[in-house]
Amino acid sequence: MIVIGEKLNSTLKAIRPAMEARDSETVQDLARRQVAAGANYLDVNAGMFLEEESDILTWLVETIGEVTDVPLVLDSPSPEALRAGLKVHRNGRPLINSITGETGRWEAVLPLVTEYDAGVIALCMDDEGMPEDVDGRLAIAETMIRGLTRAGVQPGDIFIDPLVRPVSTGSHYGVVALETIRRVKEDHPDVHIACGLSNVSYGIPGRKRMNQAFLVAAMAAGMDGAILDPLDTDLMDFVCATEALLGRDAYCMNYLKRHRSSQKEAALQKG
Ligand code: THG
Repeated sequence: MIVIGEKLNSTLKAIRPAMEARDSETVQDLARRQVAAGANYLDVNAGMFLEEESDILTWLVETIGEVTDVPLVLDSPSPEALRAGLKVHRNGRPLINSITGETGRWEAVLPLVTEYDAGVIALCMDDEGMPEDVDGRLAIAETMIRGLTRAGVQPGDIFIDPLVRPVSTGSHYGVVALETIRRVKEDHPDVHIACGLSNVSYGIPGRKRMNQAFLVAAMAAGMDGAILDPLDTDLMDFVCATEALLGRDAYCMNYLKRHRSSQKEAALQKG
């Protein structure tokens, strides 16, 4: 599973003041901890700062790059902010989060993907909005995959976001996301999936449990990438256990390693 750490996001009340104050220590600490917990990428979002977004995103990319080598996921609908982040990115190949099938966004973001040789997360929405059904989302995914590959983007650099919406606002949203994942992977095994996992549980109590259950179902459907909280140890335990159950962990070696090191950790805590 490709784990994208979600914590460096200006919508999170706990981190926003640190971004605003250009507090590098807090930001770097959160970057280091997410990587130590198993993040393969770090999502970085400065969208709450409006006209300062490009400046703060630039600062974040530079500041995080000083302490970690994992590539960053530049999370913004603004082509200007994306370009600002791409210009200073030095951690290998970044991911652009995101492109959509909306005409204006497509035309503004696609040139950034090719110019900077970046990977890209593509959301299943277009000028008509977010389809409520699987066929509608698949049609958009197909159009975007065709357009991206025609522009020279490799399938392995494309991450389809099926759109995870809160089940509290529509009881069909869980199934629609799961079925979209299954069918995208069936037709395009080399294309990756990237879901915003915790969206599923907005507006209901016990969100962590709901996110964990959704993670397992989505991985079984073929989800191979997600934006999630890697500091949630239970959630990362589920990632690890599910990989073993789905046959992606020979002899459960990774599972056993994780189990042993968490037992060691627990023993150390006890003293
Ligand atoms: N798809 C793509 N990108 C995305 C999303 C997606 N980026 C943003 C978001 N969705 C994923 N990132 C987060 C980051 C943090 C939280 C949720 C999603 C989160 N929110 C809590 C809440 O809203 O209750 C805490 C809020 C707070 O502490 O202020 O934890 O779907 N491509």
